[in-house]
Amino acid sequence: MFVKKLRNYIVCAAVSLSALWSTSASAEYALNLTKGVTPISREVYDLHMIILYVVTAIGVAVFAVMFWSILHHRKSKGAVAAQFHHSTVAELTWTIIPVLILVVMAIPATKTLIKMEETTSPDMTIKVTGYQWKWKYDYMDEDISFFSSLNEESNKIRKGESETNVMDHENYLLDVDNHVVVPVKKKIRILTTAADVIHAWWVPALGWKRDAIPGFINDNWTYIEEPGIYRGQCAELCGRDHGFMPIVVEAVTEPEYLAWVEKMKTQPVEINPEKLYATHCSTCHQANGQGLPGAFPALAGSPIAIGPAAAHIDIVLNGKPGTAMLAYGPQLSNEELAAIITYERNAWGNDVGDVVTPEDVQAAR
Ligand code: HEC
Ligand SMILES: [Cu+2]
Repeated sequence: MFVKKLRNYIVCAAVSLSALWSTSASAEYALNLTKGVTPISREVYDLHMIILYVVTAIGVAVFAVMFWSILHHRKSKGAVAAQFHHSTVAELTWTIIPVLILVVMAIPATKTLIKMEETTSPDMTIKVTGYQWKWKYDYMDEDISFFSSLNEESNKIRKGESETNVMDHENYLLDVDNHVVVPVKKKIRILTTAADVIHAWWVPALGWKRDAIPGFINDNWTYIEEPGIYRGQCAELCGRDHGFMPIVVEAVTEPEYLAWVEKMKTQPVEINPEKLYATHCSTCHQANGQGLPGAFPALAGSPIAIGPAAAHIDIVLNGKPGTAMLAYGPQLSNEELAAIITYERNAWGNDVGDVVTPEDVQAAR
C-alpha cells in the first residue's frame, strides 16, 4: 500500500517537473547560469556545473540510503533500532569525507578567484561610477567621459507617459542612452566606485558582479571574445530608482572601437538644456518641475529657482549635504550647468527671464 502510494507520488512529481521544464524552455527561460562571453565567465560556469554535479550525486546517494533504510527497516517489518550512542568510526567518517569533498571543490574555485583578481597590465581601463540613478563611464586612457542612463522610451513607459505597451518595447528597462563601447579581445580593467550610495555593476555575460562603493575603488577585469551587446543592471538596492539604471556594454571590433573613440573625441558636446535636465534632474524634480511632495521639492515656483541666481547656482554646484541633492559641480561642465540653471529659471511657469552664463558658474566654483 505505502510503496504503491510512494510510487504514485514519484510519477506525479516527475510528470510535473518535465512539464515545467518544457514550458520554461519554450518561453526561453534559462534555468541555468549563462555561459557568458569571456574566459572567466566560462570558468565560472564550469565551476558551477562541477559543483552542481557533485552535490547532485551526494544528494542522490544520501536520499537513496535514507529511503532504502526507511523502507527496509520499517516497524511493520519488525525492525528493531540499534541502541548505541557513540561511534568513533561513524563520527570520523562523517567528518573526514565531507572535509575532503570540500577541499577538492575549493581547489578549482580558488584558482578561478585568483585569476579574477589578476588585474595587472590591462590594455585599457574604464572607471565606472554609480550615481542615483545612472552610471558614469570614464575611459582613463582616452579622456572620454559620459553618463549612461535609462533610455527615454523605457522611462516614459514606466512612468505611464507612453502609449507603447511594455511588451512591445524590446529590452524594456534594459536599454540606455549611451552604450559603454569596448573592443573585443582586449584585457579591460574596470574600476567600480560610487558618488552617493552603494551600487553594484553587474553584467551577467561577463561572469562577475562588483559593488560600487563611495570612497572605495574596486578593481576588476574582463576580456570579451565576441562582438555583441551585453546587458546588465545595478545589483545593489540603491534607492527609489534602483530598478531603472541598466547597463549596456557594446563589444565591437578594434577598428570600430577606434572609430568610436575618434567620434567621441571630435564631436562637439551637445548642450540641450531640456535633455540635460531630463538626464540629471528629472528623476527627482520630475519632468514637469513639480518634484515629489515630501521627498523632492518642486522647482516650479521654488523660492530658489525664481530667487537670486547666486543661491540657485550655489545649490546646484555644491548640493545640499545630508540630502539627496548632490553637488553637480564635479559632474557637469560650466556650460552644462549654466544651461540647466537657465532652463529651470524659465520653465514650468518660472519666468525670471535672466540668463546664467558659464562665466557665472565658473565664478561661483
Ligand atoms: C536624487 C534626487 C535629486 C536629483 C537627481 C536632483 N535633486 Fe535637486 N534637490 C533634491 C532635494 C532632496 C532637494 C532639497 C534639498 C533640501 O533639503 O533643501 C533639492 C533641491 C534643489 C533645489 C532647491 C529647491 C528649493 O526650492 O529648495 C534646486 C534649485 C535643485 N535641487 C536643482 C537641481 C538640479 C539643477 C538638478 C540636476 C542637475 C537636481 N536638482 C537634481 C534632490 C535631487
Ligand atoms: Cu544603483
